Order: sequence, then structure tokens, then C-alpha cells
Amino acid sequence: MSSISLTIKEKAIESGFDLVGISKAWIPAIDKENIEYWVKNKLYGKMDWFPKNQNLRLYFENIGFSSVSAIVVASFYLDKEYYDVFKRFSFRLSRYAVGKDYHKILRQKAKGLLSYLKTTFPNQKFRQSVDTLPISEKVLAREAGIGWMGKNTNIIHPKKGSYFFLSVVLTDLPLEYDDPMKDRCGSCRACMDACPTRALYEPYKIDAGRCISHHTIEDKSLEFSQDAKLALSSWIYGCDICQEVCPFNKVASKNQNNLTKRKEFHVKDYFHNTLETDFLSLNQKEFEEFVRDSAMNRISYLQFKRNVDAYYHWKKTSHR
Ligand code: B12
Repeated sequence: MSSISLTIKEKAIESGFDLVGISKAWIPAIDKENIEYWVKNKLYGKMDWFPKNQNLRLYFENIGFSSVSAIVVASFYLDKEYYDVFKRFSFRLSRYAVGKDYHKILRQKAKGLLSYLKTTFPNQKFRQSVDTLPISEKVLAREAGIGWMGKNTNIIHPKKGSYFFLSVVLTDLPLEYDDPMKDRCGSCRACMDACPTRALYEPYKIDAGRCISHHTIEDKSLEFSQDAKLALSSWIYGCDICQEVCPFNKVASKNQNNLTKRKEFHVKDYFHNTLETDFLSLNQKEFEEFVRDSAMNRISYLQFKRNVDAYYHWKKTSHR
């Protein structure tokens, strides 16, 4: 690998990222087809924003420069306290949501890397995305050798599992590229079998409109259908079932090296000192205070109340 690409990778690790890889800024033909299939069949559920900007997603158009390379970084988010803190509660929050807003943190963390890039290559362009550009960060991560795209559609690293965030820096700087990683899901179907809503309807395919994560976060309507309501079970924000059952995560999450070292992703102090009923009965003002700087800030108070109601409904019906 060229010394420029190696130095960029070193800078990414120095900036505090846990994994880094570099790929060509492109979406291979088969992935283009898959993404187009997804859009055509409205598998994006209530995320009406998804079909917009397909030219950017598929061809990196309209970002102000011609993208040549993608530097993909990953940051572990699983906190060792997660299990201890949440075993006191019978509702569930996904692991990625219990700390600070990762969009902000990953942007802050990338400052060192971006300032190195901009100073060293003053004539080149760099643009970071943390869910913020309509691009497929997972396809780029797979191409950059961060991991393979598993049957649960997440990027999985053979030793690190999948509890990590992704962020991509697009650039017009030509770099040397990593090789994609081999798919190691084999005949395993644990994620598909465990998904209570059958959102993973075929290997490597997700119907987002059926995913609990979509229901609890992306569905902005204030009333759930009866099916969706029961499907949520104890999940109030996001869902980790398809990651929890993944054999790679079962092994990886036992290893301290794969847990987050970022205090920002540690379980918020609030959860250490609160009772289940206090959290579930937050009023609007308290909720707004609670989500300030939290990864749970993607939902409104009314969505939160809706999710809490569904949780109580499930609790009542499942204990009959
Ligand atoms: C939209 C979105 C969602 C949607 C859709 C999920 C999905 N799998 O696409 C919902 C709301 C359901 C969701 C949930 C979650 N998300 Co999300 N999400 C995104 C977002 C913003 C875009 C992803 C996207 O473009 N999806 C559309 C599909 C079509 O694109 P794709 O997955 O890249 O496409 C491939 C496959 O789906 C498959 N495929 C799709 N259709 C078809 C059809 C055929 C015929 C075939 C063969 C294959 C196939 O092949 C495609 C490529 O070839 C990304 C950030 C980003 N900009 O990339 C985060 C992102 C993917 N999410 C992330 C996370 C953490 C989650 C959750 C774990 C959060 C939680 N705990 O609740 C769950 C996981 C659920 C799951 N099993 O995917 C991380 C994933 C990190 C990782 N290690 O992979 C990302 C990258 C955010 C980040 N910056 O870190 N998410």
C-alpha cells in the first residue's frame, strides 16, 4: 500500500477510530441493482426521504466534486456497562442509542483526520458523512474491507462483530484501495430466524417497513397498527435482536478490546440512577432535556410516548 494511504490510515486510528479502510468511491453494479430493487419495491417503509437523491447514492453526483476514493472509518459503540445497567429494566434500548449523539461525536473525532488531509492536500476536496449524505456507507465499508455485509444486512468484522458506527470521507484524491472481505455467514440464519417481524425476509435482504428499529425511530406517525404495536415487544428505541444472535457478536462482545473506549458512547449516567417508571413517565420538558446530546434525539416526545404505550400494551398482553 502506498505511503499516503498508510499515513491516512494511521491518522484515522490516531484520531480515535477503531477500524479504517479505503475503497474506490463507487457502487458496484450488483449493489446498484439491489438498491434500485429496494426503492422500486418500497422496502424503505415510512422513510419517504429515501428514494430522493438516487443519483448521489448510486453515482456520487452533486456533492460539489468528483469523488474518486472513500476513506471508511468505524467506531465501536458497545459499552461494558450496558448489560448491568439495563438488566434492571424490562424495556429495552438498542446499544447504539444509550450514549451521546454519534453523528456529533464522529464528526468531532474526524477533525484530526480532516485537518491532516486538508493541510497535506490543499487542492483536494474532502467531505465527511455520518448518515448525513444519502450514500450507502455499508457498501463502501464492505468494499474498503471493514467487514462483509451479513445476512442481517449489517457490516460484520470477523473478530470485532458489528457493534460499530460507520463514517465515510469522500475525496477526489486518488488512493490505494483495500480488498473487500470474504462473506463468512455461511449457512447460518440466526439473525433471520430470530427477527420477530420477519424483516430479514431473505438472506441479505431487509424490508425496513417491518423492522422494529424502523417502527420505533423512523415511523413518525403517532398511531401504530395493531401488528406493529405487538411486534415491538420490549423495544422502545431501535432493536438489536439480529445483532445479538449473530455468532460473531457473541464472541466479539466478550473481548474488552472490542468494547468502546469512547466515554461519549458509554451508557448515559441518567440510566445508572433512574427507575424504570421514572424514565417511562418523562414529561415533554424532561424528555427534551434528556435527548439533548443523546443518540435518542431522532424521535419526538410524541413518538416516545407512542413507543412507551406500545411497550405497556405488550407487557399487559404478553403476561396474560
Ligand atoms: C436507512 C437505514 C436504516 C433502515 C434500513 C436498514 C438497512 N439495513 O438498510 C433501518 C431504520 C431499518 C435501520 C436500522 C438499523 N440501523 Co441503520 N442505517 C440506515 C442508513 C441511513 C442507510 C442504509 C441504506 O442505504 N439502506 C438501504 C439498502 C438498500 O442499502 P444497503 O443496506 O447498503 O443495501 C444492501 C443490502 O440491504 C442488500 N439488499 C437490499 N435489497 C436487496 C435486494 C436483493 C435482491 C439483494 C440480493 C440484496 C439486497 O444489498 C444491498 C447492497 O447490495 C445507514 C447510513 C448510511 N448512509 O449508509 C444506517 C446504518 C446502516 N444503520 C446502522 C445501524 C447501527 C442500524 C441498527 C443496528 C440500529 C438499531 N440498533 O436499531 C439497525 C439495524 C437493522 C438492520 N438489520 O439493518 C449502521 C450500521 C453499522 C454496521 N456495522 O453495519 C449505519 C451504517 C449507520 C452508521 N453510520 O453507522 N437503518
